[in-house]
Amino acid sequence: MKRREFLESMIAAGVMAGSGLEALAGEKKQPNIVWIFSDDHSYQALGAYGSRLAQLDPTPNIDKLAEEGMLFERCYVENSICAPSRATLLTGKFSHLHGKKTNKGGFNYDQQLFPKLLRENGYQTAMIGKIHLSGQPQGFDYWEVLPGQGRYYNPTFRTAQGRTRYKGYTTDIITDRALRWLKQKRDPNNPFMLMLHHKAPHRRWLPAERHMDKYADTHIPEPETLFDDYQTRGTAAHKQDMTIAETMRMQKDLKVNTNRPEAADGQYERRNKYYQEHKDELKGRDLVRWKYQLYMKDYLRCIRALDENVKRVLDYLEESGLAENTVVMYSSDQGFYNGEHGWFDKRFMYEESFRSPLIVRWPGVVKPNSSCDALVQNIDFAQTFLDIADIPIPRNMQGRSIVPLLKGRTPRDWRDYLYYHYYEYPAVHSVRKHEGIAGRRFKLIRFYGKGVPGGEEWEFYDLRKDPREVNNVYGNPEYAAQIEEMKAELKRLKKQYKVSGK
Ligand code: SGN
Ligand code: CA
Repeated sequence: MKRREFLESMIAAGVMAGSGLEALAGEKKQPNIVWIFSDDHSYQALGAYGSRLAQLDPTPNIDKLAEEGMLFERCYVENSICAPSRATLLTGKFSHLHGKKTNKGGFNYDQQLFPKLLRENGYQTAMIGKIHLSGQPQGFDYWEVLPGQGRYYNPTFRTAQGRTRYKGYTTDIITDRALRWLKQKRDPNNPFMLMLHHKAPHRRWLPAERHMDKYADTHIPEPETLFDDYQTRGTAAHKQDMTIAETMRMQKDLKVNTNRPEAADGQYERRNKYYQEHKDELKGRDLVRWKYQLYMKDYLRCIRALDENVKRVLDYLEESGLAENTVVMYSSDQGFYNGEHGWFDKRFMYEESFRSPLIVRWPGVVKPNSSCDALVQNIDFAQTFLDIADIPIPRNMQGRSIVPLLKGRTPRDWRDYLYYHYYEYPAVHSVRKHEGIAGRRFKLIRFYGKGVPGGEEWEFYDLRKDPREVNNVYGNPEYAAQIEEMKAELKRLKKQYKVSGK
């Protein structure tokens, strides 16, 4: 029996009550981790990030978590798309090493995964909700996941025992299942890691019935770049297929003029009465503006349910006394365009989809209401979890634990640049393959391969002067030296991260 277990068993047996040794045992206790992960939740639509949407108060409960913890201002992904991001989360490696470069194809669960390491070291692990990786999950004492993308209503879950369908709204049900595990299923004598993964607010946005009318009379502020003309940019920005104007569908996305239940897995009937008829007289920019309002209202309604359900988890941690020794983290698998550049979806290395929210509450360790602007990336999460649990970190993981940052100290040799690589093309939304590096001020992107004239196109942004990324200055001689330096740095990073080929 380990020392901690021994002390706890003594406490449980009443042997040590009042002896003052509880505190000693308590100090040694490894913290629990509750990791709440959403799908496509942009930082713009998270109140604590203070963007134009913050005035709508979209996430009061997640904001409260930020007030009690640390908000990461510069958390990024290495490949802005769902399944690869989740594989990165589990492995602490870049897509080219864990093998899941695109949403297509399987995931090799046999490889080293941080939950397996937690488990081997006495943690109980559970995965509940959306994982979006095919195959039998490994590394979890308990798992209950949505097949593929899952549904917003009456979801089916798969478990080691088979499939079960529940009635209700998926965001609520994922939380119900997670609370059930916390309350009834885990062994209270061991530390745990719960991965609570929401489907919301992924496209096609279906809010809970209770939120259908929310924002009905609210005007959602537009981004400055809603009518971006991509003037200074290359083929990729011009030829993508993710605009509100062209790509967003009246029926399937916005539920306008539809009584075709097959369009969304039979889920439309329940909501037809909430949606207006298409106003045929709207054209051009007016039509885009109108679509933007419908899109954003549904997106924010989905986030509302998410936020309420975060509260349910936080409340339970409080009531049960678990809160004090539990690290709670909130993040999303990537960012999302809320009309910036005229887009929805993600995939690009431009800020809104490259960056994701990250909030961490760790009582007694993280200073409440603090923020950190060090460059953090989703390759860091696996190592961070192991570090929190005080478990040795394998050298082949590619990130770095953020625990020192959580303690308020940025190591001197913390990274200056992030490496990014997106691979899924040709595919839905037609975003060309690209890689690049980003520092605190500059961003260099190389689009390459099929669909890129000449096989290669570069872009370069000065985010200090051009935070909206509308001015590609790649050809500008003023930046020539900086660009050369970043090209060299890109090469160096690729070597460090073992990126081979083009
Ligand atoms: C679906 C969505 C796309 C989205 C991909 C991947 N279309 O195809 O908008 O980019 O999933 O999303 S939908 O009409 O089916 O919703 S991801 O988050 O899983 O990577
Ligand atoms: Ca996603």
